[in-house]
Amino acid sequence: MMIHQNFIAGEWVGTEASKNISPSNTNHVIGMYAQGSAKDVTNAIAAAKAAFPAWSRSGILERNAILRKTADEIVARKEELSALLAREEGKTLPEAVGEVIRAAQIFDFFAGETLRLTGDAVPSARPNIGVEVTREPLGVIGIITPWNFPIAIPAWKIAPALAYGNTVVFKPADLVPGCAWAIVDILNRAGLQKGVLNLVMGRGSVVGQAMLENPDLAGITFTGSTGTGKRVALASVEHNRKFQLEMGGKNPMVVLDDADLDLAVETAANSSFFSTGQRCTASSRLIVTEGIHDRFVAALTEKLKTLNVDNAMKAGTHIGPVVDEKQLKTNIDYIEIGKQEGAQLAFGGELLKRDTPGFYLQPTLFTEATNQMRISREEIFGPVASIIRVKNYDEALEVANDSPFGLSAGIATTSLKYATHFKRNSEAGMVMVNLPTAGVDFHVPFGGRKASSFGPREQGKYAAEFFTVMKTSYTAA
Ligand code: UN1
Repeated sequence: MMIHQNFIAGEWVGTEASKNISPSNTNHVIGMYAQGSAKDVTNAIAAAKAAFPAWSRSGILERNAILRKTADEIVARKEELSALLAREEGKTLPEAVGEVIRAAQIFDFFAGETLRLTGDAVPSARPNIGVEVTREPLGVIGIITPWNFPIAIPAWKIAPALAYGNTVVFKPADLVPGCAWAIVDILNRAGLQKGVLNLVMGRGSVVGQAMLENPDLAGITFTGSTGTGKRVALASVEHNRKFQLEMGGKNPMVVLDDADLDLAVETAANSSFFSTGQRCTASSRLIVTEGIHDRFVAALTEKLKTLNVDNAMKAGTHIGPVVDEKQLKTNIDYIEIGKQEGAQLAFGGELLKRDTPGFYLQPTLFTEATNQMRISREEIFGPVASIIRVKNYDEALEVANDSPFGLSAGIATTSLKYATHFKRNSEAGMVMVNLPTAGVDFHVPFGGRKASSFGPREQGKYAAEFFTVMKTSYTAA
């Protein structure tokens, strides 16, 4: 089998490789992908550093054209790329198509941003002096991405990095090298200068660690676990490096007595279980007021019975497999913890056998959970959600905000008063009214508070905050 190699200084390199296996069918090897070394990281960062002076001064039309061409090729190949994504990550094919289109939209958006960079020219406080405030590229950016959005998250980090004139060393999650390789191949053929974008696939403990230790990375943008995020932060402080972290969530969705029941059930099923619950924006705490509680539990349980868990590529699958054995074990451990803590298992909790061997787990719903239980405080990152019963809106808001995390928060209500109050008082970076907590737009800021995020927002025009550095110049005239 051909090895999909790493891409360093404009060359495909590497002979060490490992298998990329589908979680929907563990007999299916998607391909062989390179396993990079610490030396590869050193070479990649050196190449990116060497490429920076020319790329950072390249014309905006060159960057615009490359990003636009990339968007166009992603759209033209959307069927093939979606199939690759669904196979390697395990989200359903329709979910994968959505993600691939989103990646194209992101490249298209940042192609546009190359033409919209502005600065300020202002009078100085002193006479006969002019002041300019401009943004400059940051330098060599390290990009470390998770497995759950294998094309969209790389897109929303790589596109702004390049648009604003930075060079890049990109390390995708070891479980999903396929989409990463494809996107780098597309960008390369779209005309990038050598060394501007480098790909080093492999293990976090080797490749990621070597990136953290390298003083030539001017910035690291990271999406992944809270634990690894903390290591990125500590190493970055050590090297005087800018960093941006997107980490966990334990997102609440409040359901009030006055909610439209059918809509609330659809919204909760989507928030908690679609994409197998493997979204940092997934909702795992359903906070439901007394008056609707029993009806909501009954209707959501009925809904869960109708959801097919199966091979991601199969038509009619609503929920694909869990991404790998390790994550499956984590989910099962948490289901056990929930039972021991005294929550009631209302639905699911069982492993499923399907035609192809894979990591199939029923969507799992607990009731009678409290907000102090570990299943309500710790991120599980699987198709597991709990219902917490509360008296009224005030208690719902208090419980929703009582979390170490603060990424996304939702409310299902027909009341303008409560919706407005919740938007103002939710301690989350993103608030959703009568919408799932997950599934965000590509052109507006993305990010959270507390242990969920650190640093400037991602996406939209606000991405410039991280990927550029300000300069204030004074000219006597
Ligand atoms: C979404 O909900 O549309 O890792 C995106 C994650 C997030 C992305 C969620 N950074 O799940």
